[in-house]
Amino acid sequence: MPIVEFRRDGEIGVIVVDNPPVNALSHAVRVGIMDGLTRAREEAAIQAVVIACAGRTFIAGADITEFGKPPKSPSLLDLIAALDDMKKLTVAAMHGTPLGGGFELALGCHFRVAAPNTRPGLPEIKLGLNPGAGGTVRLPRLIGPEKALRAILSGDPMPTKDALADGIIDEMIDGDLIAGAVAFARRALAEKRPLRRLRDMDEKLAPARVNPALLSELITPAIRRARGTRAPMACLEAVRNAVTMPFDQALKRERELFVELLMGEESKAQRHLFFAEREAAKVPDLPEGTKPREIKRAAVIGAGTMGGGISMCFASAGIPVTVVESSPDALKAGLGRIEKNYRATAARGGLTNEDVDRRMALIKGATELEAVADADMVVEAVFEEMPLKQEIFGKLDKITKRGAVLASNTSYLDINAIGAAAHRPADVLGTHFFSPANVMKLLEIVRGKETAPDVLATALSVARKLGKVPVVVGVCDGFVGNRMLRARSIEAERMLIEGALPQEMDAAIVEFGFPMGQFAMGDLAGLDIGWRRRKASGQRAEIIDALCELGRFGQKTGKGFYRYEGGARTPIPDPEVEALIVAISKRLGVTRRPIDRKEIVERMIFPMINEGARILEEGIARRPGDIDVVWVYGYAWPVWRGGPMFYADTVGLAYIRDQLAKFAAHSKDKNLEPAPLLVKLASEGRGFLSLGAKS
Ligand code: 3H9
Repeated sequence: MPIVEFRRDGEIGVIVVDNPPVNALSHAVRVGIMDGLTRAREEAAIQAVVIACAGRTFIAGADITEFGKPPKSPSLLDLIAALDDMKKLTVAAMHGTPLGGGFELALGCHFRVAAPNTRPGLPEIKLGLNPGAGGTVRLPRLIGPEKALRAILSGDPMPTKDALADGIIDEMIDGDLIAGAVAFARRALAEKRPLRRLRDMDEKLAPARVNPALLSELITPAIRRARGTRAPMACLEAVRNAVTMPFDQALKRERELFVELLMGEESKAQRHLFFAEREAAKVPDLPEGTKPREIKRAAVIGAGTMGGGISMCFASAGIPVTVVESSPDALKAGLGRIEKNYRATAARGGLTNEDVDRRMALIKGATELEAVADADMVVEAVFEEMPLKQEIFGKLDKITKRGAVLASNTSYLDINAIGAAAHRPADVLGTHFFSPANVMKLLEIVRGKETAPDVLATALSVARKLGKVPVVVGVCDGFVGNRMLRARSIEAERMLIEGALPQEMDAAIVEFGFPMGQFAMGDLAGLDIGWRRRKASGQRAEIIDALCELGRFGQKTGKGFYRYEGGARTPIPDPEVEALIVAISKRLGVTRRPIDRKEIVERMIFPMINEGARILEEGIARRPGDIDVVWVYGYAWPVWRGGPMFYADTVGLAYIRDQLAKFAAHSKDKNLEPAPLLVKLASEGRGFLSLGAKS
C-alpha cells in the first residue's frame, strides 16, 4: 500500500494514511493527504471525505524527526487550511492516540468519529512546544477554554469517555471503523447536516470573553508550576489569545510561538529526551530474535520500603507476586504499608476501591524463602550488604526453578559477585528501582558479565509492563546514577567546608531547575543510609557524618541539614548546622569565603558530567542519552535542560574541561581532572551527542 491511499466508496472519498509505526505526518504523508483532498474537491461525484489511518493509531502528530530541518510544503497548516476551505463534508475516523498535529488535523474536519478506546490529546508541551497547527484556537472553541487549557497544559491523552462527553467525538464506531465513518458521512449528507467549521464557532468562548477571571484562575497556578519554562507560558498565551483575538490573528500568533520554541534549547532538550528514552531500551548486541522469558508469577524478597514498592509494581501490572519477609511481624507491617499506599491513591481518586482489592489479591505474603519456588522472576530487595545478598542468592539457586530470572535490587553492589553466589550467573542481573519504587519511572537494569541475552530481554520487557523507563547499564560501584551523584556530593561537601551553606547551595540548584536541593533531598531520603555504608567501607564525609553522629538523620528525626517543625516537610535553615559547619571549616584550617551561585552550579554539575564521560568511556552506559534518561527519570533533572550530557553540550565541552582543570588544581582531587573522553571531544570541537543520538 502507498503511504497515503485514496479510494472511493460510492460518493465518499476515503484517504487512508499508512505510515508505520505511528502514522506521523512526514512530508510524504502531507503530500498524500493534500493530493487526496484535491481529488475530493475536484471530482464532482465525491460528496464527502473520510480521513483514516491503517495500523495501530490515527496520526500521532507531526514527524518529530523533521523538526529543525528546512520546512517542506505542504505544511500541516496548509492541509488544515485546505480542510477549512472544503465545501464537501469531512470526517476524521480516529483510533488509538490521535495526538498533536494528528488531532489538530482531525479538529480541522467537520466531524470526528472514533473507535472504542480512542484517546486524543495535544502532547506538544512534553516536547517543549505549544500546539502549532491550530490546537490552541480550535480546541477551546469545541470544549471551552478552561478544559482546553487543562488538556494542553497536561499534554496527556484524554479519556475516551471525556472526549465523547465533550463533543470531540461525534460518534463512537464499533466494528469496522472506516465502514462506520463512511456510513456516518452518508447519514450526515442525507440529513443535510451543516458543515461545522470550528473556526466559525465562538459560543464556547463567550463566558471567558465576558469574564476573563475564569481563565486567570487556571493561569496563575500554571505560571507558578511552569517556573519560568517557556512552553507552558506559550500554551497559556496561545489559549488566552484564542479568547481575546479574532481566529486568524490568534492562529498566526500560535504559529509564531511554536516556531520560537522549536528553535529554542528547551524544546531541543525535550525532543532529545523523547528519542533518548526510546533508544535506551534498545540493546544493539542482543542477538536478533532473542525472546524474553515468560513471567507469569513474580516474587520479591523483602517487604521494606523498596520491596513493598516493587511488589506494588508487579501487582499493579496484573502479575501475581509473593512477598517474602523474615518474620510474621515484618511481613504484616510490609503488607499493611502496601495496602495503605494503595488506599491513599484511591482516596485521591487515582484508583477505585475494587482496583485496590484486585491488586491486594495478587499479593501473597510468606515468611519462608521456599515460597518463591514457583516464581518466574525473583527480585531480591534486602539491605545493601554483599554477604547477605550472596547468602540469599546461594539459597535461591537451590529453591527456584530452572530458568527463573534472579534479580537483585541493588544501588551499588557488584552483580557479578552476586551472580557467582547463585552458581547460575546467566540468570542473574540487577534491577535498580528508585524510591518510591511504585512511583519513580526509572529502572537501571544492570547487566552482569554473564547475564544471558534472554534474561536481559526479559528484564526489559518486564520493565515496560511495569510502566518503567528501563536503561541498561554495566557493573560498577553505583552504576550510572549514584556514581555521578557521588561525584556531585563530594564537591558539594567541599563547598560547604569552603564557605557555602546548605540553604545557599540548595537555592542555587533549585534555580538551575531541580525541584529540590541536594541537602533537602538528603534529609528526605535519610542521611543515615550513606553514613552506615561509609562506616562499613571505612570512608568518611565530614559534615554529613558529623550530623549523623548527632542523631540528625533528616526528616525522620526532625533534624538533618535543616530542621523540621511539627512533622512538616518544610526545611528550615538551622543555626546549629551553620555553627557545626563553621567549626569543621575551622578545624580543617579553611578560611571561609562566600561562594556565588554560578560557582555552586558549576562545581555541582561539572563533576557529574566528568563522571558521565568516564561512564561512557568504560561502556557502563552505552550512549550519552542513556545517562540523560537516568538523570531525568531517576533524579528529577529538569527535562528542559535535557539531562547532564545534553546540558554539557549546550555549555560547551572546552569550557567544562577548563573549569574542571581549575577545580582539580584547587582541591588536588584527581577525580576532578577532566576525563580523557571529555578532553578528546573538547579538543575536536565536538559534543557528547556527536557520539550518537537520533535527535
Ligand atoms: C506536533 O504534532 C506539533 C504540531 O502541533 C504542529 C506541527 C506543525 N514523530 O513511543 P513508541 C516513533 S508535535 C516521529 O515506542 P508507543 C518513536 O520514536 C508531535 N517518530 O510507541 C518510536 O521509534 P523507534 C506531537 C515518532 O506505542 C516509534 O515511533 N505528537 C513519533 O509506546 C514507536 O514509538 C507526539 O508528541 C513522532 N511524532 O507509543 C506523540 N511518535 O521504534 C509522540 C513516535 O524507532 N509519540 N515515533 O524507537 C508518542 O507519544 C508515542 O509514540 C505514542 C505511541 C503514544 C504515539
